[in-house]
Amino acid sequence: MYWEENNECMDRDELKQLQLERLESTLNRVYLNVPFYRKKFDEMNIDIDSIRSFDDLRRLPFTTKDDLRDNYPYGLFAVPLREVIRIHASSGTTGMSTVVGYTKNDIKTWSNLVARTLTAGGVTKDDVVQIAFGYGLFTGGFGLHYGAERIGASVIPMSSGNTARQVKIMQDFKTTALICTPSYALLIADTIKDMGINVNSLSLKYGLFGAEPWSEGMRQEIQERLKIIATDNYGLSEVMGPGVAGECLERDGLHLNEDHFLIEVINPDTLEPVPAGDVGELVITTLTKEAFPVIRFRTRDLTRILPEPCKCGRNLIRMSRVMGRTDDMLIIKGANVFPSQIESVLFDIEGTEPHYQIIIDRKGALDDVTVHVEVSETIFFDEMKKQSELIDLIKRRLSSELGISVNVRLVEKKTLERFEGKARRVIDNRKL
Ligand code: DLL
Repeated sequence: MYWEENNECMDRDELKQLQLERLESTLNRVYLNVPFYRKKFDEMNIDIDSIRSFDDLRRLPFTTKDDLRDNYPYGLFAVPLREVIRIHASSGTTGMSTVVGYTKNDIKTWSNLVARTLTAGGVTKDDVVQIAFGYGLFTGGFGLHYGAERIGASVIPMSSGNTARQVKIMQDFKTTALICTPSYALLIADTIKDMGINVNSLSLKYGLFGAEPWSEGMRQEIQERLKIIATDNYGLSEVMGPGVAGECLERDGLHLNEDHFLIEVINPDTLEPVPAGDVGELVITTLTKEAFPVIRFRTRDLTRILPEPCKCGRNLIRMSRVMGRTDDMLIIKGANVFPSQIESVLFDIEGTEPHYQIIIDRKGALDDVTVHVEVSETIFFDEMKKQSELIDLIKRRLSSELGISVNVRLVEKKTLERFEGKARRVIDNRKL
């Protein structure tokens, strides 16, 4: 049930002590080995020996994605390259990619933390695990692969794409656990249906999904269609990759691996901590990483801490599902909107398919938003009256959730783009 019970169920006072000790050694490591941090601390007159508590931590500067880019490729590594045995990089859709490295010990830690996540999501050495995340510079494929091997599961390194083949392998190899993005899981479910395969004839039991935001409605949809227990797991390459946090079978928030990561939640505007349990930006300090430690890294991901103890027995604190990134937030007609809010509304409405796209244009000085929603064939070919009733219903629900009115267009099944990795559901034409 647990992978590392001693750490996952550690008494919280003991955990805090361990965090402080590990913080001290991380600060020493970066001060000694990374000129970027030394310079910053010196400029701010910070004596790292004076950082003795979590309150003191707040005197340290934040690290941002820009800092990582400015030091491309190896500037923030804290060990010489000969000690680095693996290099990954983030996709860099919004600029230069960021490069991260791992020592032998880092890979060991990473594998263990992913093994924790997999174990929490139900996977054991008896499982056949199909990894449909991309293998390559992206941390998803290799990260999950090493964790699953660490458990002793039988790992199928499928990588993403070639969906009909994924399904065939799933059928022939009797896959019991599927690992990919939630949007790819939906595409796989569609493909199973299109191939005329009865999902009950498959051996699937568990699905561990992550790397992009998804709603509770999407979880229900995936669970029903694939007949699995679906859990959420979170991570980011700058901090490690997958294995930062993951849900247990309670499916009520993601346990953060706090013995390896120190967590803060801040208000992204004031940079002050938010009151306990409020939504804010997750900030992470690594506590054990050797090659690429980060201090107070601003993830841009929005979440909140769930302070109540979890029924599963783990003492590692939980965070809520990540709502989205601060830079994904759309400001439409002055209101702040996250694509995930739109998804939650759509998934609750009968007759819509779980595929949607949000298109934003600027008409004059005004933002104009159209949500394209796929609908079942019966509705699409239904009389106009029924269609317009559905449009009205979606509009009403969206406007009460978002506080603004948006246009809604129903489109025929299978007309919107499908995704084998992270979905891109927002098309913002305002920047063009
Ligand atoms: O997506 C690492 C990963 C791989 C996590 C496989 C889980 C499974 P990056 O490509 O660097 O790394 O993207 C990191 O993706 O800052 C979040 O914005 C988003 N993200 C990752 N997991 C989740 C999740 C990997 N479970 C960025 N829910 C992060 C919501 C997620 N967003």
